[in-house]
Amino acid sequence: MTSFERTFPDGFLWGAATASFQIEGATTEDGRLPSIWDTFCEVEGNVANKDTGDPACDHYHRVDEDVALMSDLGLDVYRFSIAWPRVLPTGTGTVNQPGIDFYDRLVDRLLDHGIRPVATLYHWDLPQALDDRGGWLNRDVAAWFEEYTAVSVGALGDRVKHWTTLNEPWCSSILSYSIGNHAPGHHDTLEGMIAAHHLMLAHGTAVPVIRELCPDGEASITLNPTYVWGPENGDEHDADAVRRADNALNGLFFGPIFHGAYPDGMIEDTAHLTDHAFIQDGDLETISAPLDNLGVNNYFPTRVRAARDGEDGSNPMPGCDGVIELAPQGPLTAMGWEQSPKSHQLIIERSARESGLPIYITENGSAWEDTVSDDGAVHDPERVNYLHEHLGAVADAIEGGTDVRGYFAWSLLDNFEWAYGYDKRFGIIHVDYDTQKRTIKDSGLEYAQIIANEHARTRG
Ligand code: GCO
Repeated sequence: MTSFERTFPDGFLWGAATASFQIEGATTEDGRLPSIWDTFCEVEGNVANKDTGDPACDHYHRVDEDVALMSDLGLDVYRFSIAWPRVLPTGTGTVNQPGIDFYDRLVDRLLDHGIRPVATLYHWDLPQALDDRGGWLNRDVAAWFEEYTAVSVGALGDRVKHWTTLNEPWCSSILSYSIGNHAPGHHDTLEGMIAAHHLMLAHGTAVPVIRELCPDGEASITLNPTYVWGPENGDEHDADAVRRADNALNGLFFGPIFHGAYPDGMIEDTAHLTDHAFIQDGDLETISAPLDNLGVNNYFPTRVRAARDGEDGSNPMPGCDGVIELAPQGPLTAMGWEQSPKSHQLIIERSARESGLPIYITENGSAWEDTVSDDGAVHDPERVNYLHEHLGAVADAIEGGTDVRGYFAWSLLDNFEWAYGYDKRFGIIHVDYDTQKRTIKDSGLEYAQIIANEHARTRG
């Protein structure tokens, strides 16, 4: 039995999400060539314990087992990402058929179990061969992504009807090129802005391809907006710090994709860095291609203030000179992230207003120090509590009139958590990386019960 009593609209979809590099393993198998994350992992200090994309969850060899677990949970939908370096190992040109075959098998197994596949085209594993040609800093990447989209949607679009182009372009640009914590690990504010523009250009270039090759499908993008709070002191400098941070974290993508323009102040706030020549005529029209829905990944809020006189206000995010990020307010998860269901509701509502689209919560979840008990169970009450509180926030947003159509728990499985390697566990299913044994955690059992109750209530 569950103590969770909130209800959701008929047809609300219950899912879980993963990503190729985080779960598949088999990084050198069947023709796959290195991605920028394979390269990034090889550099000492970039990833905890010098962990790599192997073995991850060995999902490449465990599709049947893992899809059966999804079925045991009662999932309606499963969000996964396609590894560009499996499908087009050098990024363009020759298609690697064994790579296509893997996703064929995955999709067919999902459909056999009545689970709808939701495919993310890009979840950060850019072929290294394309990074060697400039990667997201090279405007040609839009054409490269267009080719990759055509291959993937061409191969799977007869069965995959939900396509999201990019996962969290903020991470692929600002976190990866300006802040440097993610591959390729650059530290240049302007590069992050250029990469963001080219990511959005690639997105806008891919949407017509999805429309052509999957005319009965849905096209979306998955963003990771965060609600930005500042001191409630009426200080104009702090208010401007909130504006600048919100532009760099949210408006940088909301603006071009949904309004065909960069957000107010962004161009002026970065005029000292660039003449913005990378924004060419027609780009914003391409970028703002109409979509069917918006994926929202959200875990925590962001708190900022303005630097005080004499304080070091340097900030690698574009337009954020003088913006100081404040410590999160407890209680915190194992990632040190603030748990704020209220901010989750607020950013869902903001995302719907900005986009004018139906919303899917394409990622939400929490990391905790999980252990397998003597009885073989994984008791994770903190993750259950986080799930209840954040599902409650989604229900509040819906009751307030926001069109939210589904929720994907991050993540189905414990997996490779980027710079944290395998140290951080987000799964509702525990993975023993030595034995690859899967154990549904209490949170997974709770999620399954909530799903079963909702299915019974709405589907009879
Ligand atoms: C992200 C990515 C996931 C992460 C998850 C936890 O949102 O950063 O989509 O790959 O693993 O969010 O950080």
